[in-house]
Amino acid sequence: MLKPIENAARERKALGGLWHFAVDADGCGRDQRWWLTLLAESCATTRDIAVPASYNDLFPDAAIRDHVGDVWYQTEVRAPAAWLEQRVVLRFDAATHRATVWLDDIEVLHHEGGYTPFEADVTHLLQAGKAHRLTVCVNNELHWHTIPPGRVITLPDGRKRQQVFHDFFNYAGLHRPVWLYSTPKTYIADLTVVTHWAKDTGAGTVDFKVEIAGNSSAKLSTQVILRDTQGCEVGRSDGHSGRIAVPHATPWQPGKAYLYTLEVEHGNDRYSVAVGLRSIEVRDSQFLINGEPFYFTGFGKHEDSAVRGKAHDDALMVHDFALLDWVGANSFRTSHYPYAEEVLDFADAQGIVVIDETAAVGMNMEIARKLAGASDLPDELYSEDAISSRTQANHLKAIRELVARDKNHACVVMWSIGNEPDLRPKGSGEYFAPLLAATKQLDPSRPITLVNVMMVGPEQDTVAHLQDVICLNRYWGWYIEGGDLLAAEQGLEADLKAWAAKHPGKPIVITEYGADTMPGLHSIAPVMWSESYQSELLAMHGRVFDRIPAVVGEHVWNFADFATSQGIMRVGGNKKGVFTRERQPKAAAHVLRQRWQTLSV
Ligand code: BDP
Repeated sequence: MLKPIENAARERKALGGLWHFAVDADGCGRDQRWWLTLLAESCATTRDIAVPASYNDLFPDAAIRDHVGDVWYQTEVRAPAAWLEQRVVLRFDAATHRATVWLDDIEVLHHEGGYTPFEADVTHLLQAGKAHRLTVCVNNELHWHTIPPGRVITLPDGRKRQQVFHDFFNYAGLHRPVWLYSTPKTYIADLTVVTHWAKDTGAGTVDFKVEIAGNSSAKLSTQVILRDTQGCEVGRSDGHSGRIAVPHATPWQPGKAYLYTLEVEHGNDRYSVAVGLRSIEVRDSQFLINGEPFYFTGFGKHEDSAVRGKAHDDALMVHDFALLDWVGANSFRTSHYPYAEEVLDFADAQGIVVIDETAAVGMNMEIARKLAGASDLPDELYSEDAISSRTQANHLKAIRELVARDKNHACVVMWSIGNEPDLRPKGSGEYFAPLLAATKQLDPSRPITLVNVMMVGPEQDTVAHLQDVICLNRYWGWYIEGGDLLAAEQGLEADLKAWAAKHPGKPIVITEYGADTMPGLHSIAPVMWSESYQSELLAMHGRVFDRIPAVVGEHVWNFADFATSQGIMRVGGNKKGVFTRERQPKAAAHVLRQRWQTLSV
């Protein structure tokens, strides 16, 4: 799905700012049809709210922070008169986890899946000069069939409680931009780009596929032009699909991004994307980018900050990327959901490598029991009472939406279809094998993975043979052998060697390892929670990784401390950040910096 852009043929208008907001505490808004009037007339308490932002932390009110169910957003929208001759689209970059949208009295959109965009053509509903009422009902509930899964229980006093099976706070709302944008009536509906760069010749190719929609598409021709950063044309083609060859191309490289612009012209419409020419290949236990072995250094991250919650924020993004550069990281994983598209655009431009993940996290009863404190979960994980065929269908939809949105980003070098599912119970293979196959089919140009949880060893894993890369989350020295780094070192080494032996030829990336750390807590002895323990634990992991040739990357958990649900495992959130939530370095940041700067020389 193409993001809204501005050029000679298209305009866009961000609908952010202050909107009206109401919490639907009694869950009656849909029955009472709140979209039919101003929110202030429908319900007793409305307030102003910022869009984009997660709503949870904006008000000093636990009833809002922990609300389970519907909330309502409303604003007014006007389309510039000139747009009404064109096609006008209403687009949400994300609504977490599902939304229904009305323009005036008419329902125009419904979407489930909290981290991917959705849109509708609303041209026929707009009038010149008129202020239209835009109402959005956002619901934050997670159930067994949703991605991610969760469970809503009703307490004896009638309150609903959301049990989340994953380890981050269930921020919700409109935390990404909302747009109104125009396109010509016959328009470029989609564009798929696959690039290649050959190390031996320096030649590159751009394979493209254009989809046109709207009126009279057959009569108009399609031109596709590739330009360098100076704006000079370096190649051209016509038709809906083809290849542009660049005999002496400048490649997109990690840490050294070079982006061409691919311009598509069809009738009156124009669309362009930034294109990095690069090749990815997995061969002989190596992850090759442009024919060179690539070693991932970096983090699993979160979209998370004080007040805004999961809202995208350019200032925070620029700062985070500057910190990645400072610490010597060349990559990150979008744990545990697709991040705002702005982040991928920036990673393209900065030469930061990305493992792009769906929101399928928490398919693991053992973890769910601990995190959600839920003792009465169903016996069988992969069953119609829990992770079911309905979950699988939603999971497939989540993969499709991720690939549709992010397929053209040079920075995205691998798809991760989920995080830490339990692959021991029966039914796991039947659940995941078709999803891995579908991902490969959707995008044969990128490696695929499914991030493995520590409790599932190489002999128990049912689908690792279907993955191009083995991604392992390991907590030696924390959840296992906590406090004994010597035993942890032995355990980690044996663990990684067993994986390498079981899957010869497949590269291994350690996608999580780390230790909760209270900033300011120091200790001479290696004591858990201290800054010194985190530093020593990370250094120990580095030593082990260096001894295992199949290990091609290390992503520390986590870049920064982040908010979680409440529970006895968490003190003010998850503290495994190498930076605090305010982005100040813990001692371990300097340890990593030293190692990663040396590795990259
Ligand atoms: C892993 C999860 C991650 C958690 C982390 C932890 O993938 O989301 O935050 O453990 O416990 O199991 O810190």
